[in-house]
Amino acid sequence: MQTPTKLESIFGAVVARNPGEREFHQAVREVLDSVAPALDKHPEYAEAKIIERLCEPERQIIFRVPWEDDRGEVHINRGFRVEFNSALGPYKGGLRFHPSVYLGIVKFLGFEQVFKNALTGMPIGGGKGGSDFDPKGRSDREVMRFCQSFMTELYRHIGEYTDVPAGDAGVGGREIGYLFGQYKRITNRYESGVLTGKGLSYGGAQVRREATGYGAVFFADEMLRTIGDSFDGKRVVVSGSGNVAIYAIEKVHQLGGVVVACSDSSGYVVDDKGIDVDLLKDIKEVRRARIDTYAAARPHASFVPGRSVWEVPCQVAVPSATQNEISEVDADALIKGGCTIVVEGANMPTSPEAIRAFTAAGVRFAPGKAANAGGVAASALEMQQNASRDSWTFEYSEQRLQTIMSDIHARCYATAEEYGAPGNYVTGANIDGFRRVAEAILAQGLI
Ligand code: NDP
Ligand code: 2IT
Repeated sequence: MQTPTKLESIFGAVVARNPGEREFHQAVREVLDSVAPALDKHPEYAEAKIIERLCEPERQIIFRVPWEDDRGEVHINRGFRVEFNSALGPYKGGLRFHPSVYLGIVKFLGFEQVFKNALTGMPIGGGKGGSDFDPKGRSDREVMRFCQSFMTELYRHIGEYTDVPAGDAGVGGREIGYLFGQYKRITNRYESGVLTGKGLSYGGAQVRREATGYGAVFFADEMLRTIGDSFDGKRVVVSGSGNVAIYAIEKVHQLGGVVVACSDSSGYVVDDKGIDVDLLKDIKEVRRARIDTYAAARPHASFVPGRSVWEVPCQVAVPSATQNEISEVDADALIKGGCTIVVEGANMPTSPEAIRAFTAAGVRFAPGKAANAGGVAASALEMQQNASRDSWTFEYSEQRLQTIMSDIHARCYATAEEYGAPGNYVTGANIDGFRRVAEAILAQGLI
């Protein structure tokens, strides 16, 4: 069978075996659309059914999470951990707490994570987990009770050599602290390397909190460098106002750009003088308030409820909120507004139609599995420090992160050239990530 026909039949089988998992299908489709030339070059991959093996998680765990709110009412949520692929190292990937979480979301994230982690060049496999629990509006005690109940099942599946979770949307330092405390209590082991994103007071690593946002901006900076440009004076829009967005904004400002808008699920704020990052941190990290609070505190800023932040004209866009947040209409608005660079801070924030629109318009586009790999790379550095009971300075850790992002950029760029698609970071990232995992799977036999 010719490779494209074979890939169509593999995709058909994935859809049939995983009905209703729309986001998982989308993530698989994007990879399959890129890897045909690599399969042509390496017939041994098809022979060993590497793609089919990559599309089937090694293990999928679904469990009940009962917990009690502050009024004594009992709630039941669903917990997930999908251990996707361990060819390169222990399963590694975050936990997401959001009401939209179901198996299809966890599998799309886990599938992406396998290639992303391979791209970092570090010894980490891919996995993802989470729950349909909604932390919004919950007290610290409620979040703690939920995390303790979640870990009461999860602990038996994870470990520093097995599976190492971290944060993702809705899971940050507070949640990782509660999860780590419960793991330690149940197992009677101070196993620092079982979770990453820990607080600095108990085994966390410098720059992990900043790493995803900083890393995405380092990647964008490399893209600009290849065309002889820089962030200096660039007008930038970053969507979201969570962990990734806040530190992307901070780094853009350090590199001389101006972030004029950011958002949350209630709408967006515009601040032509540049988003005040200290104010944003106070609102989002300390007060856990809504984004309109920002405009209320800055007289010249405005809040626009219920609309897409992509209607704000910019030269560089860094989507850092959620999957499929850039529709084809948003892409057209961005292109008309003069945007020439899109760098995914979030996982799969750009819809397939929007990616096609960007490609057709010559917009340089960096997929999340390359551009947001700084978070998981810093997690791997945290594991390294935990294993050697060491802790590095902020400056050294940031330098390591910058080198890792620059290496990922160089590999994506070179692989795209090698496969006759210069400047196509999607092709470069998918093929380079795929080759690395494929080689490790082949070497380990039929597993
Ligand atoms: P957070 O929970 O800290 O922040 C998410 C932000 O996105 C919030 O401001 C949230 O607003 C906003 N958001 C969510 N849905 C929408 C929507 N439909 N429209 C507008 N805004 C929305 O998550 P993170 O910053 O950690 O994660 C963001 C993205 O980055 C995710 O795709 C995640 O998978 C990815 N990522 C995260 C990494 C990490 O280390 N944390 C690493 C690599 C990727 P609201 O509060 O209103 O919901
Ligand atoms: O999507 C991601 O790469 C993350 N949420 C970070 C995973 C990690 O293990 O640090």
